[in-house]
Amino acid sequence: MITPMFNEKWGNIKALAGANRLVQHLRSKGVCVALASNSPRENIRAKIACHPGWEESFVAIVGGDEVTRGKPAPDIFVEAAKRMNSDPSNCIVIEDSLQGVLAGKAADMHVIAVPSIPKSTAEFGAADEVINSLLDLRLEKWGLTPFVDWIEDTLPIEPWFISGPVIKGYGRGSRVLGIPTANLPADKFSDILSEHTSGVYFGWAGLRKQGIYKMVMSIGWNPYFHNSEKTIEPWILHDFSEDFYGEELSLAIIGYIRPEANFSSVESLIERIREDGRIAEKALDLPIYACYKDLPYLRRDQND
Ligand code: RBF
Ligand code: MG
Repeated sequence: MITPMFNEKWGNIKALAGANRLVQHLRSKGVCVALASNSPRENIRAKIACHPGWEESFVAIVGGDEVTRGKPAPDIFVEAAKRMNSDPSNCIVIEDSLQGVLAGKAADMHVIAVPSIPKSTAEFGAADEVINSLLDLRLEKWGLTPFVDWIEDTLPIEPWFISGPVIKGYGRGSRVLGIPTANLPADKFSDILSEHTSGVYFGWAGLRKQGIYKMVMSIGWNPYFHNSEKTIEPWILHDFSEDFYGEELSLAIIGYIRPEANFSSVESLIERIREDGRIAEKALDLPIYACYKDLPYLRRDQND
């Protein structure tokens, strides 16, 4: 009884940020790719059916029902390699779960972990590399043809849009760091934020009364709240003479710069954020990013 309901839901699951880009890239370069999951094969099919071009991109699909032991046992990956006619030692596993990382290593493969649970990096020590997001994947490190879509230290992304009242930070952040951020209430955006990994992004910011400005922002985990709470901290690259708490801020987020990082000192954090600002400032003049400045979304009255 439950299965048909789930089958319907699987069609609505959004791909991870960067997943489609990766699948298309590997396919265009003729790299053999298999999908190996503990889920039953039929469920895997239902899950990927709604993503155009995915099914054709996998040379093999191995479900948990096709092997005796699921992950963390190596069986599923060993079987996938066999179906690709590849030696396990030539295979790279990309995994979001700890079980999967262990299975990949047990299969004698290279393993890149992209943990789906935030802040769990330490547990993924068995992996050969741990990255925050598929956007951070550098294929050249693994002897594969690199992505060619990075431009001047930025990665164009599928744009996304958020707007809300500026809640805090403008003025206070500026006293501590010299970097005033016009924060948005993250709890209002939990759905859209769960689709986007933490990191440094940029784009255009529209303030109803002031106009449209360049913007660089951090999306990150707020240590004062649960691990599942992210903060959105846009730094509008303009000197304002006044605060504007409560005012509607609309953001078009169109590019990615880097993952969140830890710094040994406040000075190095500030230096890095300033560098992000310079990168965004320059990139936003490029035609592929500049064109979004005129979006009606950035000018709209939120009460409309
Ligand atoms: N905080 C971090 O701990 N690591 C980062 O890599 C980081 N990058 C940021 C990048 C930008 C563009 C901005 C605006 C903020 C960033 N922050 C980062 C958050 C910063 O620490 C925060 O804005 C201040 O602590 C004020 O709340
Ligand atoms: Mg998995």
